[in-house]
Amino acid sequence: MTRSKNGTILKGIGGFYYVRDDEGVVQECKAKGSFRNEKLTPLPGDRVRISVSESGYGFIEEIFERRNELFRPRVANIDQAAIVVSAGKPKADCLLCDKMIIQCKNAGIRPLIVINKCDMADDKAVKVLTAQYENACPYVCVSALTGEGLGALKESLKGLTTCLAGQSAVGKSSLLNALFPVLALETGGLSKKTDRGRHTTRHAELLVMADISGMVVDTPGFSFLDSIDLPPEELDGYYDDMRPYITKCRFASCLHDKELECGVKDAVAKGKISRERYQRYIIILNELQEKRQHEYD
Ligand SMILES: Nc1nc2c(ncn2[C@@H]2O[C@H](COP(=O)(O)OP(=O)(O)OP(=O)(O)O)[C@@H](O)[C@H]2O)c(=O)[nH]1
Ligand SMILES: [Mg+2]
Ligand SMILES: [Zn+2]
Repeated sequence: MTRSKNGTILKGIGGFYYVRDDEGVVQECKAKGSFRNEKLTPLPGDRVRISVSESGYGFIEEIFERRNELFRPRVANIDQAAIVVSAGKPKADCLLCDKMIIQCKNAGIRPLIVINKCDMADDKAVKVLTAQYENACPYVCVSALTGEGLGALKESLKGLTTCLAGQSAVGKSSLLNALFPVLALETGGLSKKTDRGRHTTRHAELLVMADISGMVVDTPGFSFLDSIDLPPEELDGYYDDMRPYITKCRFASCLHDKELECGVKDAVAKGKISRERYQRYIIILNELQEKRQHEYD
């Protein structure tokens, strides 16, 4: 007799998916071939219906509609993304971080910047990062090594499914180990030659943590993120730090680029918006405009 039940995909490796049913039992499953025809890939976080044969073989029969989905890292149905950057090595890639914030907001996922490795940096170096995000996105300063800030971070994970995302070697797995020692996830160093990560974590995996009544997702690091496809005129809507000044622009269609009498550029000049973040806004804006251009080519 075949049994049918619902569950959540914890991870997928080499064509096998590990589905946790609502009693907490994990079943290895294969996906039905029909998903491939529908161009539907089961993702970690997906709610699914599975069938389990008498001999114990599991199949994913149905993927329930997703509440949301991130493209990088590829996960579904999460509440919050902890965007991890390093205050030491590897150097924080703020453009990547800005793009992650946009990707999250677009998907309806709450972004939280986690500035890790604060033990490696002096207060001034940390301030260089926090100053850029002060009015743009919530952040916490932590160290997986010393435990600094981990109480506040744990508090912000309560009752939610949070995916950790960011470059390789920023300390995503180390943070999870420090928060939940039972996990004992594999962590890696930095390549001495390039100061870049070694891509230690290979698969996204949901981890159910009873003491926060929530889940955390460890994911592989990445260093490139294409700008999410948006009409260029909508980009400023993703910048909480720009919002108060947009009404002061002379033109309602102002992109805050080359226009005159621009409230955003005034605010940058007066130091009310971070110049670095504004300059990256222009980089992303240009990417979106180029994409538009290609659509008409
Ligand atoms: N000094 C210091 N080192 C840290 C801290 N957190 C992590 N590290 C070190 O950074 C290196 C990379 O840590 P990982 O946890 O493997 O990084 P990751 O983000 O999971 O990397 P990937 O799995 O490759 O994406 C390891 O050598 C850690 O010991 C920290 O807060 N301070
Ligand atoms: Mg890792
Ligand atoms: Zn403007």
